Amino acid sequence: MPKLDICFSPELLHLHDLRGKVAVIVDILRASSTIVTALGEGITHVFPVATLEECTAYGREHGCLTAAERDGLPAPGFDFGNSPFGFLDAARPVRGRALTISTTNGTAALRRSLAAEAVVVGAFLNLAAVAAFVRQQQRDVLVVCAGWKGQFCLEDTVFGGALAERLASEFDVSSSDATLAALHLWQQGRADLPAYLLQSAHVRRLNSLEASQDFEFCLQIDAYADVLPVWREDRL
Ligand code: 3SL
Repeated sequence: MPKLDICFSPELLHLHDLRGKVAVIVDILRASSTIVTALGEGITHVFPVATLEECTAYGREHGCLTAAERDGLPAPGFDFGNSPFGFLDAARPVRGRALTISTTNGTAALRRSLAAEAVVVGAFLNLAAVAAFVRQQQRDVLVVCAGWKGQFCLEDTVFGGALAERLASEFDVSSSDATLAALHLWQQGRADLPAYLLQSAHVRRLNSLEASQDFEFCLQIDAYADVLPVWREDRL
């Protein structure tokens, strides 16, 4: 039976061997949720990049839209920040355009996970699509939590628990303490995720940046149930 394990921070990736595995990259607040929303709203493909310089360069080279965030704020000089609502604004249609995005933790975590056999972006918004993909792959899975500057983040781990629960009959979700812990956290919080996560560090950070509407949006389960950002060559 393939195993589902969870890496609580990209700083712990050196403890895992990604080869032959499916890596599910998670940054619930907000990079993975924003990427799923952008694709769900008609962005054709996404180039996730680690640095702002790469974001500018990709934007020029591919003639695509650009999105960038640092420390929770939109980085100056780009079309969008990292709010999913940027891609829901009827006044700024995005359908049919490509996007490059760079965020503090999420896109960097993705770029650090490319040794995996398959790389997908997971969020509560597309939990069903991720679960279906993983089920079909029948390989060991590592959920890579983007965290915050190397630190553990509750919301990313809770997502890992939600995914583990969906896959529990076909995957080994009990031989890793990390997965067991994530399952316990998910079971604690699932009845009212917004209330459960209200005290988390990143929610407090977003509230102080007046981005609190993003928080509830990103916790919707399966709002984009058929959106599956899969890494292919240089893009999602
Ligand atoms: O670090 C990231 O990748 C971001 O998602 C953080 S924030 O939600 O934009 O603050």
